[in-house]
Amino acid sequence: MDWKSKKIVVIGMGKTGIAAAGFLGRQGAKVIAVDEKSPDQWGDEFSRIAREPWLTIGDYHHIDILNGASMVVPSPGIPPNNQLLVEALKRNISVISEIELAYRLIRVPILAVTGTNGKTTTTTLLGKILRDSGKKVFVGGNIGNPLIEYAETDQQDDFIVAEISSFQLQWIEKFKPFIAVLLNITCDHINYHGSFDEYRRVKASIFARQTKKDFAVLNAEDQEQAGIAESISARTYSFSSKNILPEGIFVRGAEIVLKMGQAAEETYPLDMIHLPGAHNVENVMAAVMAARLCGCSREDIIASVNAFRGLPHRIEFAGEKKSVKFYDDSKGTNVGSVLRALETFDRPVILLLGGRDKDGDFETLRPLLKTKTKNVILFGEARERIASLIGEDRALVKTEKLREAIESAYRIAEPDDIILLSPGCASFDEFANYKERGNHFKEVVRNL
Ligand code: UMA
Repeated sequence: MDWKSKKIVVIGMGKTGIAAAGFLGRQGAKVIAVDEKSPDQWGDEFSRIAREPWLTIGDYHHIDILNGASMVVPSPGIPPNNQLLVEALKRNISVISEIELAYRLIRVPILAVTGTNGKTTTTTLLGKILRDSGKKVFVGGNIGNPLIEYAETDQQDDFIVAEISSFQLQWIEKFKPFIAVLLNITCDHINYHGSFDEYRRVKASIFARQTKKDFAVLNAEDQEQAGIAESISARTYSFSSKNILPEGIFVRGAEIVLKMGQAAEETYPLDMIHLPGAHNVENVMAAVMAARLCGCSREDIIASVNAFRGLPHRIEFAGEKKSVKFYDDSKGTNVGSVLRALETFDRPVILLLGGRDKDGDFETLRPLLKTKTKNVILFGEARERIASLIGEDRALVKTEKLREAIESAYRIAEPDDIILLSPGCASFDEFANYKERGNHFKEVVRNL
């Protein structure tokens, strides 16, 4: 691809935008960088490219910056209704995401993991299994390191394991993973994509360019995926934690069974998994299926899964005070993840729910809240809206800050109770991100 002297507009100067701008500039493009924030707020990372001769800072609010542009690369967080994107499409200027840009240069097979929940856990575990099996692997994407940074390396790995978000899939054209895993689709990011149908369409686009030489891994129990399988050209294997499947990977008694074509069944002990909840059994099965398709042995897979203890802020045990147990699920930023977290526990919990709303369909929580919670404490910006959706008929405590929510929960807790932070909302009303929120939760718990 020849970017020499081409004018390319990069929108958003976060991790992705800075990496994409740096790459394009080094390829000889004239990069126009824009962001809704003023350049003095673009952070330390921006200093890596700030003085480059190929870089010009553009006016985010002025569509004239698109004059003469051959391409626009939006960061994942830029919604499709952004005026620069709308105008670029009107003018037939090519709009591509950073993963699309990277894909055009990457020669290593990509194993892409998407889904509303479980992406990071599955991506991390798959990377670990491959590494423990002696393969050379790069793990990146939505997990934190833009794929475009890999495109500039000598690309000596056997595989790339990429966590891929719906935001990154929004602007793909040729992106084609060797293995694409779709874990689940539940309501999320509607305020970005506009509707659930559009969110589902974008998620499913991960399979769109795959051929018979590629693989698709689907969730047999996810009704939202039912219509997707027919349109996939790749060889498809499904996973199920509830039913026995004719082919694919599923739970049978105390075992996970993997069955591919005419080959004999392979079994894996369920107790190799040390992560809580049925959803994690699904995440592990998806990773095992993909690892097996990459040639990892059953023995290596078992050893690797056995040694994997999960990630912080995902239903993580956060301490115990006077026989009350605390769990941090700060990464649970949508309603689907709250459902999964509640299903993880075998008794009703005291649930902390709230933060910044993402138009979540909290009314769908109602039946589970009745059976799986003792009390619900609502906090943050979204507390009134959530209360109106889950029904005010039950005793709800509402607090402004997370700290007060934790303290209220602890006051009403009895010995052996579980207090679970699974907010179902973004954290930005009170914190910089979900990690800061989770760490704050742990600190308040420590000091109770
Ligand atoms: N900005 C605008 N206009 C807007 C929105 C944002 O100018 O309308 C600017 C902001 O001022 C900021 C920049 O865009 O300077 C931020 O860009 P970004 O939000 O795309 O964030 P990056 O730093 O590039 O990080 C992105 C992913 N962020 C999002 O998708 C929101 C990171 O995933 C990812 O790790 C990183 O690329 C590397 O690939 C985070 C995430 O929250 C973890 N992802 C969502 C999720 O997992 O649910 C999808």
